[in-house]
Amino acid sequence: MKIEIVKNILEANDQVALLNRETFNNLNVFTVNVMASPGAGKTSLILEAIPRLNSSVAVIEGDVASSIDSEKVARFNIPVVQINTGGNCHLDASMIREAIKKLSLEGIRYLFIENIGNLICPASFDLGEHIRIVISSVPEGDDKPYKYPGLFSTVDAVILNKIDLLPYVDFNIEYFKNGITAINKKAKIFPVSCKTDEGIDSWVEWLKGENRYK
Ligand SMILES: Nc1nc2c(ncn2[C@@H]2O[C@H](COP(=O)(O)OP(=O)(O)OP(=O)(O)O)[C@@H](O)[C@H]2O)c(=O)[nH]1
Ligand SMILES: [Mg+2]
Repeated sequence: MKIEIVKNILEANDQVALLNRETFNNLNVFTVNVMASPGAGKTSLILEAIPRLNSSVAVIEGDVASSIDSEKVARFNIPVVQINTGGNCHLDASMIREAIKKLSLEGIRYLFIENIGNLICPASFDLGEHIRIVISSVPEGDDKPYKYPGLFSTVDAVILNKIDLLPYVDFNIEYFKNGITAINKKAKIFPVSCKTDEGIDSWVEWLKGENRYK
């Protein structure tokens, strides 16, 4: 019985996600679902991308509480909406449907959706995005793709952030990469540092290449 309920929730979510995707397609808004554990660098990576894209960007910020991240994004004077889930561990398509009513998406070419910091729950919920990325960071350890295959197997790219900390942490990049390719052959892997900017340009160039509406 429980399994049936979960299935119904996911089916209902998928219906709304289809509507969201239709909206994004009609408006030519390339939409990126940014997922990661708390503190991996979701907001930092979005802040690095905004000035490099040379295009119109909007952001939906998802957090359990607070408007800390949306205030950082708002400094760029771009459209931003904060969703506070109040406890939910993931965003769902209905939350995004509500958020886009408050965003003026006309003329926007990139929409980043920062999901709730969590490596499990966001994986099952299609938001209507065009691509999904996961950020893993060096201090979290090199075994995350092995421990959270559900999320790592669904993404188009894996960003390994905080590589400036590699000298201080036991982190085997080959082991990390092998864990990804074992479950997801299509995922691109980008080692970056939002602190030193290393690797950020190549990630942004890849993102531009993925945008069918640019
Ligand atoms: N050393 C180092 N610190 C970083 C890097 N990227 C982000 N940080 C720091 O990591 C902390 C968390 O970064 P955020 O971008 O807020 O992470 P987040 O994933 O958005 O966090 P939540 O929204 O709270 O889940 C901040 O103190 C950042 O300054 C990096 O490449 N290197
Ligand atoms: Mg954040």
